Amino acid sequence: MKRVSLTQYLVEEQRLNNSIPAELRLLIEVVARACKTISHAVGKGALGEVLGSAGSENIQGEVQKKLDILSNEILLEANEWGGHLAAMASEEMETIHPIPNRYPMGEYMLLFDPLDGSSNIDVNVSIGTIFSVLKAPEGMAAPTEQDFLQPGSKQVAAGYAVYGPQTVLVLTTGNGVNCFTLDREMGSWVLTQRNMQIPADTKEFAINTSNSRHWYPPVTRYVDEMLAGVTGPRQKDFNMRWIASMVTDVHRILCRGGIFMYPADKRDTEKPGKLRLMYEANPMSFIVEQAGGASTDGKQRMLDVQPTALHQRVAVFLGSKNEVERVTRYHQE
Ligand code: P6P
Repeated sequence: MKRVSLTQYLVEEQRLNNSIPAELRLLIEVVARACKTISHAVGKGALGEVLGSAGSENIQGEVQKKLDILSNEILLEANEWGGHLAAMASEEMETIHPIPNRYPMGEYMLLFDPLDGSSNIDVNVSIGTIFSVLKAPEGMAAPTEQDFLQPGSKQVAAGYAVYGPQTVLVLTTGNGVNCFTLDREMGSWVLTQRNMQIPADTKEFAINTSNSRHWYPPVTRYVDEMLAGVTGPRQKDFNMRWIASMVTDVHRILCRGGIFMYPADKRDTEKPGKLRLMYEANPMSFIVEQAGGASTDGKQRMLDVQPTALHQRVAVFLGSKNEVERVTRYHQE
């Protein structure tokens, strides 16, 4: 198959669908280059003296790993000079990061989880980077957190990288989902899968079942019916996967179907789930919908959720359309 590079794909996409203006193409190429750098640092492991904790906590109250902070810095430095961004926001930073005055401001806003799955870093399990692109509000002078609080349906691009046996970059700009694999010898992203599609049905579910005693009834009903297998109401057997690294669980679903769930539970009525809306749930939901899947917070379409805070958490049910619709229906019954 003729090799198509990320740049060629983006140029052709602009020609075909006029969906990737030059500034957005620059943004995507810069983020993709930063992901190559992160992949290189992650791949060194203990040899790079980047494992272990940084001895600090992020706004989520989570211990920051050295690689969390390094990945965040790589994305900030890669993006601030290009003139394509007005501001950035990250899981690892409490407030938004305006573009320094010495650089021109652009019309896009970039949000990211620089290294998702941190609990897996030190045990050599795949981790990744998730990013989301919004447009700055018309006439915005100095960006504020409020400017970022747009529903996921306003995203103009979203993607993730998985640092695993292969390093892959999965991307959408609103015209389907494409996968690029990093050619390490050449240092280039090569298009390896066009127009990824999630099957509407599946036999595989992903949830952390150690929390099952805390679940609300709709989730308990949905999971119990699958556990009942071929003799139960679903009349088929299911399999379970839980890698505890959202990018890898979602990538598996993009590749072969499945449903990923991180529900709210009774432990904390103030906490509507563990995952963050703006830079985890929204970009992944945009990608999943573009691949024919569905994503809700149990009550409504994820991309319709109106954000109220930059780091707000949300319950997540995403993947094979018929399964997401079923578990969401159980929440309404
Ligand atoms: P638990 C990783 O820390 C993360 O944010 C997601 O990538 C992952 O899906 C989830 O948390 C795992 O959570 O409670 O199973 O450790």
